[in-house]
Amino acid sequence: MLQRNLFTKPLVSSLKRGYHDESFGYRKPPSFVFPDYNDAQLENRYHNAALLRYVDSVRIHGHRAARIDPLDLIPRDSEVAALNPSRYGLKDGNQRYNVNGIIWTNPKVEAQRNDTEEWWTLDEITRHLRDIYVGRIAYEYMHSQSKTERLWFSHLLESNALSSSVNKKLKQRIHGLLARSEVFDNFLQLKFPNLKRYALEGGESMLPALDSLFSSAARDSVSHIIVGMPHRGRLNFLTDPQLLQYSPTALFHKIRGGAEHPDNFQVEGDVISHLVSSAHLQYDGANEPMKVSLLPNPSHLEAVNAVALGKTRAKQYSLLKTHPDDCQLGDKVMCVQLHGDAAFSGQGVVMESLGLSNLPHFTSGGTVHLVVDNSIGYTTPASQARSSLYCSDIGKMINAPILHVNGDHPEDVVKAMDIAFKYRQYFRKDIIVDLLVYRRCRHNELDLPGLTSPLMYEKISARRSVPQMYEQKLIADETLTPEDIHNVRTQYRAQLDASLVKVPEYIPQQARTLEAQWAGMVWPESSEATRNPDTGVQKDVLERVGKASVQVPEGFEIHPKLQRHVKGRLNSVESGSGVDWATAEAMAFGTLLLQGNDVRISGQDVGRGTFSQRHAMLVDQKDERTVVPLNDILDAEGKIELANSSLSEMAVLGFEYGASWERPTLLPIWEAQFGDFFNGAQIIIDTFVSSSETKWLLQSGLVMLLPHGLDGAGPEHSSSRLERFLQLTNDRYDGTSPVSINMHVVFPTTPAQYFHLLRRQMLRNYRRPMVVAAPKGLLRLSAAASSLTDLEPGTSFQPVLRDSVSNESTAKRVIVLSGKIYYDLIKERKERGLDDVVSFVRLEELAPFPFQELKKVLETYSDEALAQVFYLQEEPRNQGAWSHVRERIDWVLEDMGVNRRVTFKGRKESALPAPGVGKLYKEQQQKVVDTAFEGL
Ligand SMILES: Cc1ncc(C[n+]2csc(CCOP(=O)(O)OP(=O)(O)O)c2C)c(N)n1
Ligand SMILES: [Mg+2]
Repeated sequence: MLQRNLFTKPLVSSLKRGYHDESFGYRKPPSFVFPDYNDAQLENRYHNAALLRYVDSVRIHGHRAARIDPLDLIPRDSEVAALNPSRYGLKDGNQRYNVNGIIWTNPKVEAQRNDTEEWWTLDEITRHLRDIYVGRIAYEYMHSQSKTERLWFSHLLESNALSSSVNKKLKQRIHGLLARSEVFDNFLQLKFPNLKRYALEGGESMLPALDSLFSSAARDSVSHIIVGMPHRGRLNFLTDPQLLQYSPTALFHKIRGGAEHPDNFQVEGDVISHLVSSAHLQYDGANEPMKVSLLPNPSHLEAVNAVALGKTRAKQYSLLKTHPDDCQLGDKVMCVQLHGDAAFSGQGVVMESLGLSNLPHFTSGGTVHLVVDNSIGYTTPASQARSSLYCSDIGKMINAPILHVNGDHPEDVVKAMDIAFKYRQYFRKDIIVDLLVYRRCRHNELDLPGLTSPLMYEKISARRSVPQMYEQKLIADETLTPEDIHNVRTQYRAQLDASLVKVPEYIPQQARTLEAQWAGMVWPESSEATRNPDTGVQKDVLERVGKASVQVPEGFEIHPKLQRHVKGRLNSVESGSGVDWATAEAMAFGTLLLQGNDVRISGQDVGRGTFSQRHAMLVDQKDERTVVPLNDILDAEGKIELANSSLSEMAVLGFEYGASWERPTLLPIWEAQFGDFFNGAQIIIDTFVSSSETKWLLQSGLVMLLPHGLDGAGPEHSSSRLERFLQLTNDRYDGTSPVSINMHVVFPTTPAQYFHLLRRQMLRNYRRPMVVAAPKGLLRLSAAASSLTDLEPGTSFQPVLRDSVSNESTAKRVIVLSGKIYYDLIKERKERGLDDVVSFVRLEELAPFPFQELKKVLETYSDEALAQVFYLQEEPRNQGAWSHVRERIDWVLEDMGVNRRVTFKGRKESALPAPGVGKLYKEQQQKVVDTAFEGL
């Protein structure tokens, strides 16, 4: 069992860790400072100011003339005036200039920083600069705000620090990848002409690009690469025997309609272009094999990239825990993201994800982005797909350097990837390689590209393929003979033929998703699944955690207003009553940490909490030092990471979702500032949270906290659209079928219930996402508070809560409901003196629907009371839980033999979740409450 009983450790009260420190893998990479120019160089720059302007102009504008586009479709300036030395008064090509301090000539930075004069003619300078900046790789790095980065780049490129020769072995490797890719695409076209394979043809250089990146990473001791990629060339990458090594037989089986998962799993699978694999790749010069994992992804372009970031970071953190001395930021794990040009410039999540890249609680030490840029998206040409010159311009928002490289020249592509990796390693930041290629075969293989882009396709069809052009080059430089080339191609073709023959006997492999760090977890349908573990905790441990969670270290000055909050929380722990939401949450977190789990809660302002309720992070008023008492005071084995996030929903939720895939001992929580804003992340919810186990057999214990409830805050601060989440569940419609659900939707009304839900999430031996309609007003409502006894051993989450008044025998009406309106109703009932007459039953778990639990409670009422069963909600009739619970409550009534259907009480249907006019809200809310007592 993963949970350990560590409740006995002593309380330590020393300050050990800060908020943004290395406990979470956030070790700032050393800030490199490139040595500045010496006096002689500064003097020379002053004397040769015109030359300096010219050189800098080439660095800045060279890309505008560079030959980077195989089809020559990207707008090029016919005459880039800035590249002409005469514009700067430099007219005589034979004129000699001292270039010391102006261009780099020595690979060793130290040697470059001496006073030696070096004299070059203007023509030599021009040739040198044009070779570099106006070639088949174009560089954009001069926009960087970091002088060190600009100097580092220009030094690397200009000083010949990069070896430009590609040895024979590498050429052969590049060739193998290109040739196999072409053979593979031709094979699929021949054997499965109706398949949408999203061929790589025209963009084959993507494979040597990835291969060379992996090889550099492996040699630099990276142990794991997480890849997020879209459809283009995915099958080529997956099946290549030197890359992901996915069995071609398994692929052909899938193409023929077979399943990718074994039959004994109740999964519905995914399409061919979302298949996944991981492989251990052993590269020359690397000490150990490096694991490359391709993540599954939905069709929604770019959505996977935020997920890949979260997975990468969580993996890095896991390694940091097991190899603390050996895992600086980004050392061991690297994220690689592939993009299409149209998606990269069009999808908003790209901006959101790039925005996470350098944040302390989101960075993983630099992603290498590879854009497979074929200047078209489906049928939309680049000119209509973006407002910027390059699809990669979005990278400039984080000052990422951008390399554009001509995909017709695989050796240049390899060189560009080498530079990209060097930058990533040096600065541990994101870099973008824009690989300019073309798409020979239409978007997929079933449509007609010439229909909308006739000229482009005329150009394309006149071209020899990239592999063939490279073969010509290798024959010319005597690396390979035509016979060698023939052998590479026919051997691979023979392998594919043999794989196809094996399809009839192919049986999908046992699913491997509950192995390694997931060992110990089970499938929820299995008999070993622990659905309702004991989530109660001994009183002394609760007290210890409760106190530690708000313990202010000596000498630490919190805000005077916070003193009351702290006192209140301490009082509730000491007295054992009045435990509020934040205290119960802290106790759930703290006890989970003591049991060896980690918790990560992210969202906007989560440290303090949107409603100023959490205060899991305290800030010293004198110097803004921060302390996280659950880490610094409790001294548990696990750690809580309070990840105050950027103002993003989609990328941040995707990130946390990715983190949830890493290991089951991490509790990842995403909190929406208000539940209403979750819909910015709807794509992640639809395509990952609610569906990834059914598609990919991947469990996730993600928790979404979505503050919910009508309280007069208007249309967009009131509703987490419960109805949508309920519709996304595959909850059963009757109580006879077994419980198996894709995600839980809960609506707890007491801190104790919330405490047990959080603990249940981790203590059961499988993982399922949980959506919590979280409170706002209840956070401090004394009527909603719990007592410590509600959290102690023997207690657990109750999917249905009985009325707090024992009125079963006298009640004449039973109202089933969910959420905070309960407290308004019991207050009103008391005022009307109807405690004995109206009974309220709370559904605290909406999905899976608690059929048996509800039945048990309803059975305690008289027939007279059951003749008046209502479901009441404050949400408008077309929203909230009504449409979900209606049929299910009816099933319960029918099962009990009650001849009555449940009827609705509440707001009438509306286009808004809540009105924006205060008076209207109050009238409506009072009406909802009144309707509970109508006719009595
Ligand atoms: C969010 C989203 N919108 C639309 C689509 C439909 N679609 C699939 S591929 C594609 C074009 C993608 O173009 P690009 O990113 O340039 O990749 P390419 O196919 O050219 O490699 C579109 C619009 C999608 N998959 N995802
Ligand atoms: Mg494209």
